[in-house]
Amino acid sequence: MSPDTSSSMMDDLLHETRVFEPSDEFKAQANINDPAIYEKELADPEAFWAGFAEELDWNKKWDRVLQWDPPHAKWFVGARMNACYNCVDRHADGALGDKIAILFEGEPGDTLTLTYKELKREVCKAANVLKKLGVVKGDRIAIYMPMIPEAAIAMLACARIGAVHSVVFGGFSADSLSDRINDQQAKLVITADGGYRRGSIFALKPTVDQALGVSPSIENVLVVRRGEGDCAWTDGRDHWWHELMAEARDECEPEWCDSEDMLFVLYTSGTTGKPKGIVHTTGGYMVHAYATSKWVFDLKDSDIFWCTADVGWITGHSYIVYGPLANGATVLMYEGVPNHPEQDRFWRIIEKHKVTVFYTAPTAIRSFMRWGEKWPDGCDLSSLRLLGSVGEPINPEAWIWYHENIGKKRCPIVDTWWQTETGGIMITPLPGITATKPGLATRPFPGIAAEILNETGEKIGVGGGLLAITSPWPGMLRGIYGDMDRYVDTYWSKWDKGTYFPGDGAKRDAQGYFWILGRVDDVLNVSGHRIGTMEVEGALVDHHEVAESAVVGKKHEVKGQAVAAFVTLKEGIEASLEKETELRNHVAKKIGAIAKPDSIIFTAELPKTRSGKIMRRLLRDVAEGRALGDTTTLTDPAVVDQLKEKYKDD
Ligand code: 7RM
Repeated sequence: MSPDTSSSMMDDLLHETRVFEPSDEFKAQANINDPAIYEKELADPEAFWAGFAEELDWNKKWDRVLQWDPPHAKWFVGARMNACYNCVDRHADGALGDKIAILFEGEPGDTLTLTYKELKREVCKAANVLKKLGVVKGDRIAIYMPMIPEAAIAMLACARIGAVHSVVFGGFSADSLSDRINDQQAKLVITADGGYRRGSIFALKPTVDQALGVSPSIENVLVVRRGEGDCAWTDGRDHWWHELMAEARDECEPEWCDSEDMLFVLYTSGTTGKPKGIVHTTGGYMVHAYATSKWVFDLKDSDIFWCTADVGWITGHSYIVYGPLANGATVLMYEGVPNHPEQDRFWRIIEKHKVTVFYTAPTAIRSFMRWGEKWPDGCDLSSLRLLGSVGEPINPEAWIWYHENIGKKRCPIVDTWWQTETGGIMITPLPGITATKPGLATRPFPGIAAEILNETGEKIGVGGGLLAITSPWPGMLRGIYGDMDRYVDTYWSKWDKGTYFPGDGAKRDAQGYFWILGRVDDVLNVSGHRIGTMEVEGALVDHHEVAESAVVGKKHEVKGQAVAAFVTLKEGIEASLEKETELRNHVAKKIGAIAKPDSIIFTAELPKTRSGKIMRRLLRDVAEGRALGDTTTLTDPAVVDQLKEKYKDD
């Protein structure tokens, strides 16, 4: 499949001539402001990354920076370090001990701060709790939590003792949770009774209980009390976090891990029905997260950094926890939604806590646009100095709105392209150097080699094609948990074994800037969340009345893409509005609310080519209203036949 270069987004970009230079004032104070850095690092990328590695603390130094047997890389070979030590101890025990590490605001308005010293004590206690429950180095721990400080503490506690954490987004269903637990045979789950969302408590513990019915590897469940504490309890298996924390010692030696020891597994959707457990290791990942936080977010001692992602996604791992804390930054963590109690909640938080660097997703920006300027206009946003965007292509209109209404035309915007698999930011402006253009992620971060290739691997200097990363980088995934073949097939087999295929289409302009166009495979991006069409299809056919289904993405003003499902019901089952609701809810129950189709179109049969391939372009045109006016007529086999005739040359 080739990227959709005919989209209106592309047209916008083709006409995008506005250029925004960083101000002299911003440049002067930036952590990196010398454009020559791009040439310097090109000469010796390994030395470039090693320079950042020198700024972290290692228990034993590396023998070699990189060992590359394509497509398998080892970074900082032979070195030993601890990710938690680098995020916590070195600041707690140094000059930043009394600096706030985590600044938490709960949705009801409660706040909590943890200095680096306090964070160290909490993390040590949590690490001792894990040890007491029998967790040892290399064990896998599932974390299924709301956005509360304990989520970060739990991750860091795992890292401290060399256990592998796997955070599962709190919006995922019991089935999704048990699949992820079973895939890696996790031993323990850390969860909460519930968390606040839109003004009330959403329960998490009952979902864990349900998941554990089919996840026998779990021996213990640690439960943080965030809600009313009134959940069902399995004695012997379930433990209150606060009870065990109260008895735990607040000192715990960090486990010195090999640079290539696994730090975490994070599941992400791909083109098959089964999510992939993306494996990240210790040393290289930490260097990448540290370096990009320092240069892209220009972190200073005085900054209050707010990344609005959930810790259940890679953005939360790298830019709430590991990157900013390794930099000794103050990180703001917010539990709830942006429109509770009102649509200005984010701006109130920025005003109240004097947030300086703000990192969010285009889908959120488009919601803010819809809600109107009056909400940010009513707040003092003068503390802001830098803005970021991540998760999906940002349309120029949203970029300009963000620039004008949130950045007040003062703040550079860094549009950062990267993936769960890349571990850290890959293509991005450097705010003290890069002249930005709305909608463009601009240039590869120094030390990263990106190209645009065509299907056969020829380089495209200027123009559109497939994005490729042509040399290894420290934060790169090291594998798919338990499936090395799939790792090689998915990412390193499109061209040669040393070239990474991210699955995105992109275009490069005459200046060498990259425009990321979005996925070219069967992965949707709904509100910045990756959803595999096959996963949703699997959830639909799991329903006893569904014969067959096909899922495509359709353009959505706020979400970017929405899930559009086509369903053929079994013989004798009537299509109805009730059936549509039932099936939509079935998907939410199987996967989670984020995967719920916006619409279901019932069809007499799915349109397929003679070789049996679903005609997806036809379905996309139907879903977006181009092929037919009234889409419900797909229940008439004659209409399906007519359409197939029309699209047969695809
Ligand atoms: C960090 C994250 C990855 C996919 C990726 C792209 C899309 C992310 C941008 C973007 C255009 C961006 N990880 N994507 N950032 N597209 N511009 N700045 O989102 O694994 O969840 O998703 O998201 O398609 O392949 S992710």
